Amino acid sequence: MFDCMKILRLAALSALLTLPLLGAPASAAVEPTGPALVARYNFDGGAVDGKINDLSGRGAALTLRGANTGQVSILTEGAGRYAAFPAICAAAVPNCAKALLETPDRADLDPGTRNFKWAASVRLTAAQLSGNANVMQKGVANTESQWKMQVTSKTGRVQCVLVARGSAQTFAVTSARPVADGSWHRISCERANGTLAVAVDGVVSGRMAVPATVSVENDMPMRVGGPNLAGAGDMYHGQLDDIFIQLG
Ligand SMILES: [Ca+2]
Repeated sequence: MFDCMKILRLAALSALLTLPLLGAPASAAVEPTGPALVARYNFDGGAVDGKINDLSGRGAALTLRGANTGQVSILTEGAGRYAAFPAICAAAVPNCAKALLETPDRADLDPGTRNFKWAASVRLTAAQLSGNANVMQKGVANTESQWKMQVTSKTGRVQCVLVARGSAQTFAVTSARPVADGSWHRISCERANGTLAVAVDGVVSGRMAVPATVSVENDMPMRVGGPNLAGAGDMYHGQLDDIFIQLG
């Protein structure tokens, strides 16, 4: 009888110890499907020939790129895998290691004035923030037009940005909830029904109006984890999983 109780207690303890793994990055809350899905990456297949496969059937592979020996690492947790980006460099380091993921310019990633949603799962701490951390974007703020999702401020709030083609008018909405707490969070940006909304873990956490005429369309690549490898900042230094993009 005593042994039996002991085994039960051990089993309960073992169950408790494995609990943290249940929230692992592979557990996307809602898996998007259907014709609107134009890109999806879950990293579970790892990097093959330096690329991450698209799972939507409509997107291009993400190419791993790095500078100054920086690289995106593909790490395993439970049954899933995810991407991890280089650490923050000290300001004094002249050749900071950097890395990002990139796809070439694609029509499906240029929404124009149509509905558009972009999302990812992120895990980072406040110590991994140095200015803005660009999670994903197509285009840059001062050229043509842009859509972007970044983590900003000291506590790590999610910011969704649209820059309109032609006028360069900027629309930015920031989440009320911070995400830089060391846990995985599902974050998304959505332009639909005349608004731009930011959501954290499925709950809309900020919203603003966007005129129907605002168009985002450019010749730039889509980049994940930073705006480019040449500049001084805005790199993402945390972990990332489950990217998807929906159009229309
Ligand atoms: Ca994954």
